[in-house]
Amino acid sequence: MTTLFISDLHLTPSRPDITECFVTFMRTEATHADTLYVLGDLFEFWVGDDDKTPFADQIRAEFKALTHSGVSVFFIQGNRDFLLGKRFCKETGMTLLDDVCTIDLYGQETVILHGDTLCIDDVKYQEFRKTVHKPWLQWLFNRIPWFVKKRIVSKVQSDIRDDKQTKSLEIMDVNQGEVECVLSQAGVDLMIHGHTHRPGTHTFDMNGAKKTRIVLGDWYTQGSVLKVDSAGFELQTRPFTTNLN
Ligand code: LP5
Ligand code: MN
Repeated sequence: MTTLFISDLHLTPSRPDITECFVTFMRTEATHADTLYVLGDLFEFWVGDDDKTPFADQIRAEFKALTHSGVSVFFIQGNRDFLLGKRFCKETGMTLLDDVCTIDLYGQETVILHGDTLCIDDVKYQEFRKTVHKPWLQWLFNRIPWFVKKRIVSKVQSDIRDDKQTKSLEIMDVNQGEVECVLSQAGVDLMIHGHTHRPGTHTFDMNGAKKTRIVLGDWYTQGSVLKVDSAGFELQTRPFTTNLN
């Protein structure tokens, strides 16, 4: 019995090295797992479930094959694929989870999330997030033709690109108080998230109880997988085999 967690792959047609590593992962070790959790930012940016490009179809096909082989796949939206919805999940057989979820991991209650909502010191991002998560705005946006949406997204991306450069690394990391708040609301000792691209395991004391926060890694230079079974957990990396040069 194995459960796998991945996040922050940022899949895009312009990075065949990441795609190849992902495809290998999906066709080999993922097929031997019982459950796969994708904790957001699977795509560099997901414009909408009406994406009919060959690349989108290729990724759909990988998930479809995996769920058909009997592996349960769960997805939590990230800040780059908050528009991935029920249609994509229906087409692939995976299950869309709420932004913050509590799961049972071999007897250990665990809270899982993308991680962007923990970065509350990044006030500009949180305001931006509140705007793009407005249901009425998403409802309207989802009714625009895909190629028009793509142009709108590119425009917003280029308008805000420089904004990130002005932020400190501390501001873009999780806020410890918010981490503790989410853990205590969930009533659990273990949290798993991605987003910050700072893989690692953090243990700390909270009101006399030991708490653990596992951060998943991104797939920018290598694959990154959290493997969990009844014996424990391990953050692992997978080398890219495609050379872009
Ligand atoms: O992912 P990463 O680490 O690179 O950066 C994130 C935060 N950035 C984002 C931006 C998205 O990737 C790009 C989104 C384009 C969306 C187009 C939407 C079209 C409309 C949809 C309507 C339903 O998530 C980054 C964080 C970083 O994580 C670390 O946590 O800092 O945040 C930003 O850089 C955001 C800026 O600070 C926000 C600037 C405000 C600009 C206001 C523009 C308003 C546009 C309104 C659109 C309707
Ligand atoms: Mn993210």
